[in-house]
Amino acid sequence: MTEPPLLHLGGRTLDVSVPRVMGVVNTTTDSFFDGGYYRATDEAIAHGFALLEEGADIVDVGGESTRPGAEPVEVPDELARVVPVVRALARAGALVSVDTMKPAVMRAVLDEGAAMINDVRALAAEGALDAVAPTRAAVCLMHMQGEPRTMQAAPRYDDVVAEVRHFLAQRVAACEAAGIARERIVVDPGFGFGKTLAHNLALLRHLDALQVLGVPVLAGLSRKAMLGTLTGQPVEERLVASVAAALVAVLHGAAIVRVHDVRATVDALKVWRAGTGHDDPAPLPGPGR
Ligand code: 9MG
Repeated sequence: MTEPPLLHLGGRTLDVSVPRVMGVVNTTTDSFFDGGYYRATDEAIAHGFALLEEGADIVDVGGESTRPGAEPVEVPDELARVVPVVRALARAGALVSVDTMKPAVMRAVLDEGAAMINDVRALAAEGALDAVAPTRAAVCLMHMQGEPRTMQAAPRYDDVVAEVRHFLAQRVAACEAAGIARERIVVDPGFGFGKTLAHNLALLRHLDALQVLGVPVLAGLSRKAMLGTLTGQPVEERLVASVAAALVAVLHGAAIVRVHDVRATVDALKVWRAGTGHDDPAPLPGPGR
């Protein structure tokens, strides 16, 4: 029997042969979807526990919005927002990821028990590789063209799938050179991060092209503008589109989906798994001949 693919995160492992759900916990006041609702520390902690109860495998805590046009946050403010939330969730045994681009924040949350760093800059900031390498935490390396403030102004690629794959391959190599083993690495094409609708759809349809990198692929499509463009729905009405997008991503090889709506996504994935026989130990009896 072959061993299932395992992601190593914070001294633990997650079998990623079945699709996994990462639930989003924002502590920001200007996130594009649920910012403002969960900004108080105790509310963010309660939201994290609720997402775990709904079936999230990982919770992703963020203290700086990366939505298009978002303003940067200073290190002390980001620390004040995320550290207490990470501490509470990690102490309770949750697999906690932290969405940050700053090495100082990475070091602080890794000390508090975070199991993963989710970096939209793919550990390219000075000191980021060094912050993560000596730990046992996993890292999600995301592709972004430009900066959050301006990235949607005029995204341009000759071949978006090849360029994103090339970038991620280089970042995986940089991580390995810095001492971050492949088993600790996840890659993400970064839907909506310096991409038009056409770029996002090309990446979604060809998500399996990232499999050659030999590490799990994470997809974050939940509530994003591209779903608004496709459906005509405002952000608060994009639940169905978000669940559909998560299923399409899994169909094209995503191992982890990053979502706001954990319960709905978990239910949809249960049906997907049963309906595709994805992880059946033995085949069901077929139709008689
Ligand atoms: C923080 N954040 C917002 N969207 C994201 C996405 O699509 N992927 C990852 N890894 N992080 C995201």
